[in-house]
Amino acid sequence: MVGFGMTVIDASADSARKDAPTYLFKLVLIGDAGTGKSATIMKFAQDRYTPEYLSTIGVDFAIKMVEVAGELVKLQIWDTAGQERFRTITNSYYRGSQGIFVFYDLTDKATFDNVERWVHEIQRYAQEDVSIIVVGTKADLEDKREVTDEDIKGLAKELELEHFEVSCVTGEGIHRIFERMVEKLIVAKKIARQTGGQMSIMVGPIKKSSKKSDQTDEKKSKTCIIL
Ligand SMILES: Nc1nc2c(ncn2[C@@H]2O[C@H](COP(=O)(O)OP(=O)(O)OP(=O)(O)O)[C@@H](O)[C@H]2O)c(=O)[nH]1
Ligand SMILES: [Mg+2]
Repeated sequence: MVGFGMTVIDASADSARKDAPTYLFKLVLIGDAGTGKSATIMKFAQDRYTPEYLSTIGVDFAIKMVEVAGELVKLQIWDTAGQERFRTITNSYYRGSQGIFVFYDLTDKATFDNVERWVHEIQRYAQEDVSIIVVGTKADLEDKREVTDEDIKGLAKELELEHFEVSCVTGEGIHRIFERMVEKLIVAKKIARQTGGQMSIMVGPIKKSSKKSDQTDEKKSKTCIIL
């Protein structure tokens, strides 16, 4: 499929820009601890990478503006902790999100084996029509790779999910996973509009969702990074 093309709007241009976004999408990153969820957001939102591992406590979030086919899209990106002890907090963020990325580490087969379990969590807690993308990280560590192409093909076929490989070190694939998610969500919104389906998150000018879960989410958030 030919992509729509997505431009990330940098922080200074973002604040200077007065147009209201056409779309607001809430995205959530989940997956085992240490798989690179926070590193991916840092690379995407700030074009930075650090080799230090600071595990996420609870949930963090970032806001990023992008432009797709001339339309302004605001991304609210929730970065959840992979550690088991935060599970009850983190899975409360699935509901109300339009897109969920399931992360695993290409150099750690155990994290790949857990993808199916994460997808079951989505089926349990998220909206039925949520878009899911599976992301294998650390593609730069080719000699440490434990997950084979056959493993990936098998899983993608079994779960019928799109899969991408990324590296937060080189930046490979990072832009593409967000671009692809936004494309999927815009297409879904357009179809919903044509068929008279619910447009809960379609905005312009931007309106805060009156859903109770969203308000709780914002209260619970530890850090707000406005980029
Ligand atoms: N070589 C390499 N290292 C990476 C990559 N992505 C993340 N890392 C490293 O992996 C470690 C864990 O990354 P994080 O982004 O903190 O992992 P996380 O998924 O947010 O972990 P939790 O917050 O505990 O759930 C850090 O030391 C990162 O620098 C990558 O693409 N390549
Ligand atoms: Mg993290």
